[in-house]
Amino acid sequence: MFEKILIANRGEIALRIQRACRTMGIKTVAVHSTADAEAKYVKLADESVCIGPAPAAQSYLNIPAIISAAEVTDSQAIHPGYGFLSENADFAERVEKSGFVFIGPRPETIRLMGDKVSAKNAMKKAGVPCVPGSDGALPEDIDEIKKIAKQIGYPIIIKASGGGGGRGMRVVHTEAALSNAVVMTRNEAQAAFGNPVVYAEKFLENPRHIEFQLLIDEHGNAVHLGERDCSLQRRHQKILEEAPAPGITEKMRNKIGERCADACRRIKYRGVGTFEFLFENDEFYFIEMNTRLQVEHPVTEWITGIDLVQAQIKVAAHEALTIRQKDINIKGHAIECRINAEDPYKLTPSAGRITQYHIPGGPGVRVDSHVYHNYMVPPHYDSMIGKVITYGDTREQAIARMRIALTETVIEGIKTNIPLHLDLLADSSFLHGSLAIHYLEQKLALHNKKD
Ligand code: MV4
Repeated sequence: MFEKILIANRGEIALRIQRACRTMGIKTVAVHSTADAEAKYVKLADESVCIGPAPAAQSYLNIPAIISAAEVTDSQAIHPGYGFLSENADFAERVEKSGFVFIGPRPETIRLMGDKVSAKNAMKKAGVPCVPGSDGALPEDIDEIKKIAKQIGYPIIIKASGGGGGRGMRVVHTEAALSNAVVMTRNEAQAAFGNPVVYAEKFLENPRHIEFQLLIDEHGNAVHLGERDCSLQRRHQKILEEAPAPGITEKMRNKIGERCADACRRIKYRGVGTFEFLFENDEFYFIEMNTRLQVEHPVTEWITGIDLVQAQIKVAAHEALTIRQKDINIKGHAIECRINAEDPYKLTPSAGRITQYHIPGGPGVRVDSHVYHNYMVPPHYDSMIGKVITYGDTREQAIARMRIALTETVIEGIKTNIPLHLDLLADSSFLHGSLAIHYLEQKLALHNKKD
């Protein structure tokens, strides 16, 4: 096992990774920008290194500075967390070429999944159900493209192969709009990702977003840890996630989960991975794979009893998984509310000092947050200041506990989205379960119109 890990991230996830390391007896190195110099998790780490000024491009995305920090501290491995460099294949490669272990999949795997056309091809070949669409990249010839679009059937969606996570896509309803949409998406893709390749899919009008968590070692063991429902989002920012997804039967879970596990074995995946699906009319359609630890991993941890960060570290140290699929039991229900420093309805960021801070507790409540009384929320980064996760034997109990937990929470000095969460936790459609991906935006539009 490693003796020392460098954590190339900030905020709640830096603290979460630090906790896993401490549990395993591993020393930690925090790297931080000047804006985060006073953060408690930086002081809590065994060592810390300032890697640059506040803007992420000069600190948390500064590859040479991070590798130098690993060198001067004699770290053996680097955990990238989520966001920042976590899905940057060049970073993973440079980490390994410098003699450190990258806690994540092989660089080639990150590259394969970063290219959405190659990712989808790999999954199709492995028997994972995909959204019907073009067979790979769209050709140059517009008449050829028209034929493909007609075969798929309008509406279709044009997506950039270098995109993902909602970047670089365009919905097309008619043949008349097709040519322009393809040209525009290609140009934007070239400018944003340096890759003009685009592909087409049938546009699903009102799907849910359901994702499967996978865990794989280097010895051919792959298990799925069930799914999460992440449909409550706005502009591709999730705000509330839950596991298991309401209405998904064990039979459906096992069928899709097994396909994902098979695909992972086939491509020699290692570590944790997430298969994103759209779910409509009782069918799953693969869209993308994420090669990082995700923000919402705690809901899966709670219903499976598996510590995903410790598992990631063990796999990175070449250990074999000790659990098998038959040992994995989905038990109870977990919900995560992301707490953001923002106006709850306009969703504009709200940085500043936290003047009062009381976190909730009690049975079935977990809080993952790096903030504290008098903490200054810096304006330079993502607005998420923590996550409240609740567990219950049933979905109803998890929701009831969340409502109590968020009612107990006091955060003053900045605005947070807690009022929006409390509103959602009392929303009859949410309580019914299985909302689609556009629900939150529709609800917010209605709310803002009433104002
Ligand atoms: C789609 C889609 C409908 N049909 N693909 C957006 C993020 C990226 N991961 C894929 N996305 C979508 N792809 C087809 N064929 C609708 C979306 C989409 C979406 C997906 C998941 C969660 C939120 C979303 C919000 C808007 C659009």
